Amino acid sequence: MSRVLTTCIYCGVGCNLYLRVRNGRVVGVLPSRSGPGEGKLCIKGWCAHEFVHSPQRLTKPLIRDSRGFNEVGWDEAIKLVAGRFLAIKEQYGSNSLAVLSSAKCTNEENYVLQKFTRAVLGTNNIDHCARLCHASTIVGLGTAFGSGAMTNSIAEIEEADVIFVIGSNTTEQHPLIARRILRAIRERGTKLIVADPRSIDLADFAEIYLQHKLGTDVSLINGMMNLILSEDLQDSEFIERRTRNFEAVKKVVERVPPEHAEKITGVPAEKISKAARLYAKAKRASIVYSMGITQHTTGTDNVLALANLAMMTGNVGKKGTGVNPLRGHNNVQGACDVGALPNVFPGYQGVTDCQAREKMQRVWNIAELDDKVGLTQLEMINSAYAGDLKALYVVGENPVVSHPDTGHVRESLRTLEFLVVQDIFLSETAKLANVVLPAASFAEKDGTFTSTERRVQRIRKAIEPIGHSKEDWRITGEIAERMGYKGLIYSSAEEIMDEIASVTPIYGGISWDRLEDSGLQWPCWDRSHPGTQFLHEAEFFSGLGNFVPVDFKPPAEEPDEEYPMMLTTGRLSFLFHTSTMTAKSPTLNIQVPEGYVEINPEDAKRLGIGEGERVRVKSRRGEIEIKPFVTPIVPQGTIFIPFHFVESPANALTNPAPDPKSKIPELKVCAVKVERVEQVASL
Ligand SMILES: Nc1nc2c(c(=O)[nH]1)N[C@H]1C(S)=C(S)[C@@H](COP(=O)(O)OP(=O)(O)OC[C@H]3O[C@@H](n4cnc5c(=O)[nH]c(N)nc54)[C@H](O)[C@@H]3O)O[C@H]1N2
Ligand SMILES: Nc1nc2c(c(=O)[nH]1)N[C@H]1C(S)=C(S)[C@@H](COP(=O)(O)OP(=O)(O)OC[C@H]3O[C@@H](n4cnc5c(=O)[nH]c(N)nc54)[C@H](O)[C@@H]3O)O[C@H]1N2
Ligand code: SF4
Ligand SMILES: [Mo]
Repeated sequence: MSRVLTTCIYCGVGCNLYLRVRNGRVVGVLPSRSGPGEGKLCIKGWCAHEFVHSPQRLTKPLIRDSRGFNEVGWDEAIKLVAGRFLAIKEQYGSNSLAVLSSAKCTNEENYVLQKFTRAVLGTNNIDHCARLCHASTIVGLGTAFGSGAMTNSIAEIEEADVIFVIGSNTTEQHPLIARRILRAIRERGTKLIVADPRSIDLADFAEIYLQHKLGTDVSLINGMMNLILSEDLQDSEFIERRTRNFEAVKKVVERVPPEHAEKITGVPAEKISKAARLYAKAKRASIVYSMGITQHTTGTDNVLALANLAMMTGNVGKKGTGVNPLRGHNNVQGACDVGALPNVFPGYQGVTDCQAREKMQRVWNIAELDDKVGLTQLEMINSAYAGDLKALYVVGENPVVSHPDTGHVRESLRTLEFLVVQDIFLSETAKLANVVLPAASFAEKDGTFTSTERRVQRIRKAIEPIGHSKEDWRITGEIAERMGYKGLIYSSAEEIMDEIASVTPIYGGISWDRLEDSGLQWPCWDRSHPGTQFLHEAEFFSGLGNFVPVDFKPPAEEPDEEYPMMLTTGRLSFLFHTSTMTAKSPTLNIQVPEGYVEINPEDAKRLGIGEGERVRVKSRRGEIEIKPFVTPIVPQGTIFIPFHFVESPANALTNPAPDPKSKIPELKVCAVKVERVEQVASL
């Protein structure tokens, strides 16, 4: 038996773990004392090996003909993909092709994919699930502070005197961060404020719990800021010295006294005031947020409001403070950092910036890179629907289940001339593909993931790739070579990191030999730089911090006569997203075998719904049948559906309406109708 130190494949906390290997098989997991988990793992971490040897793993490339999929050799598959990409590029132009990259894959693989998109396909049409996740964080915190990343570190959460958790179900989704929040409360007397429309577990530990209505965060936060200013609790010295444009925010929040915010949010003014006082009077206050803030048509505004609140009280640039978006996937931070986005090269260098373009052209040996911002995820889907996008290369994503309005997504993908899916399983999306390419999983390759706290950490190969699967970077490199580009042939993933460091200033000092112990937190400018624990200490990335006033706007859909209830969606602790991996994990899969909808007891009574029955949930986009779970966790008028279940897909219902600034869709609010399904007696 041997053990190999690596990083967890599931969430962005980035716990370190050992894969236990016997006779070339991964047989178990042990936690590691290194990393943010401090020798602990959540249940998903403990089961991270269980999907690896699943008999359902893809082991050979597949090509579809009129009768279905046929297994083929690599040579045939690569030849077909390269040939079709070239032909489509020639016939319709570079912008008729697009790539969905993967927050499950390594930094090295994401770098290769964005380089492939830009240098070989010739377009900036590359995006990934960050668009559905923290796109509004990147724009919002980028505008306010000059960087969209988590400002402080995981360990520092325990140094805060007050923690304000808003729109993050931390115990279920980032358990090893929740553990620190709970420990701070228990051992340091840290006070917790929770704002969430559902009374999540953390609410039980909160000094103040604000149960506001879905999509009313801006009003809630503006109300808090109003109270802070009216009681003179702001940090005037910080505002004066470190920020600009404060007066504009003051003018807007002056119009939102807590009594006004009460009318919009449904939270009593006195509670809003108490929360504001507690937050503002703390020596160090930390804001922790996630999808409850970001997945709205006002996602960027929500983030800006939180940035305003933190700057107004001087809670940025110091230990134990900050605005801390918890990043979701194991490597969504890294996929953004290395440029799997339509508007930036690695290191957030704009594709429209001609100096950045010239640098990339030189390193990548390309005469001219596209200077136009590419399509975002949802724009790709719409462009396919309109017949403009002809080919899509999907790596490690499952949009048929994870994107909003899945009916439209399916139709759009069917309209494509050529769909390639590269995954470790035959996902719902892969089932629609012309060609499926089998990838090696995290247990079978070397590379790095960047965790939510900007920490670049190693993953290490424990076993050989399953079947004929290959590392993603190798597959993409072979397609590129077949298309006539030699710049994507690497001998190892380490060599790719050296190239990343050479073109990405924030990763400038990162190389694998320096990551051995506990990784490095970017920015890490050069080989002698120790990495950065928290951002914006002496000055913001943008110099001064930018206050941006935001006004409350309602969600795109509000309840009406036809659709009188509000749906919100999210996750459960045992399952991960579209369940491709957790469903292959026997321990995890049995915990919650079936999808369900949370419905308040009063609503259930009114609609005549009892446990054990089925309900039909309808929105303007689709309908599903699902099992009800009658629970006071949701307030009256609001239902919640976890989006993990293919048989009762929440995303058949959700609204793709985008935030105009970041293009994130409104996955957290839409209007629905719930009805009891009349049981037809079986014969
Ligand atoms: N077990 C597990 N862990 C995961 C994942 C997983 O699938 N499973 N996914 C990972 C990924 S990619 C991500 S992005 C993170 C997501 O982590 P979270 O954001 O914590 O997860 P969600 O369940 O999507 O939503 C969080 C909370 O938002 C609340 N909410 C809904 N509407 C609103 C609103 O209008 N305002 C506010 N303030 N709150 C609202 C919901 O009630 C919910 O409690 O989790 C990561 N970790
Ligand atoms: N209704 C609703 N919808 C949502 C959300 C919500 O809160 N509500 N949240 C959104 C958010 S925040 C996110 S992040 C997205 C997530 O959406 P996706 O990223 O599309 O969902 P996953 O199921 O995580 O898909 C990851 C895929 O990668 C594959 N994979 C794993 N490892 C590898 C590898 O090494 N190589 C390759 N090639 N493939 C691999 C897995 O098998 C899986 O098919 O969902 C979004 N959708
Ligand atoms: S908290 Fe996240 S990174 Fe840590 S073990 Fe659980 S899923 Fe893995
Ligand atoms: Mo996410």
